[in-house]
Amino acid sequence: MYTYYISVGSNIGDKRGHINLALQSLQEHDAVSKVISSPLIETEPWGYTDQDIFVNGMWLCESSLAPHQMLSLLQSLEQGAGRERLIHWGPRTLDLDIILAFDESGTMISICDESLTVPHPYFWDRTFVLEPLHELLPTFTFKGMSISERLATLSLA
Ligand code: A4P
Ligand code: MG
Repeated sequence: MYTYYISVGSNIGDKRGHINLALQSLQEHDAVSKVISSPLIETEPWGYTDQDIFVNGMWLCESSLAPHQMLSLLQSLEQGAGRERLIHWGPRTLDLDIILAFDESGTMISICDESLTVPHPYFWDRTFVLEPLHELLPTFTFKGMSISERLATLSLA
């Protein structure tokens, strides 16, 4: 069994609707035993800023699917929401990124290959990821720093 923290984002159309439909599909999947969602928040666009505001959140997901299988499942949910890959960091109906993964013993998994990088390469720089992650995993530390300390640092930057 694996535990995943999955960042969810949408900034086109019925943003909360896209997220909630995908959440329901994930919960109904045979290989998924549990999904918990953080509250959804509205955030200013990061990276490519000439686009609509986002709705963002985080899911905790327990599943027997190994990381690359989970990535495929998330990509099929993105496609189900009509996701088209047009602009890097640009507008999207649904973006599902694996932020953190843990194995059965609670050890954090690190992967870096052509299709998957975990922990997600930018998560530690993004308040729209860290705020919802903090709701689900308040005790998490990375590089010797808690999420609250990191959020405080980012707000001063
Ligand atoms: N990939 C590698 N590692 C991962 C991972 N940990 N999780 C690969 C998911 N996918 C991963 O992603 C491109 C490829 O990344 C995938 O094929 C997968 O094999 P993509 O979603 O198709 O492409 P993208 O949109 O160009 O990149 P990405 O990484 O999803 O975009 P980001 O970095 O997530 O940025 N501002 C706010 N406020 N809120 C947002 O949610 N999102 C973005 C998108 C920009 N600004 C934002 C937000
Ligand atoms: Mg993505």
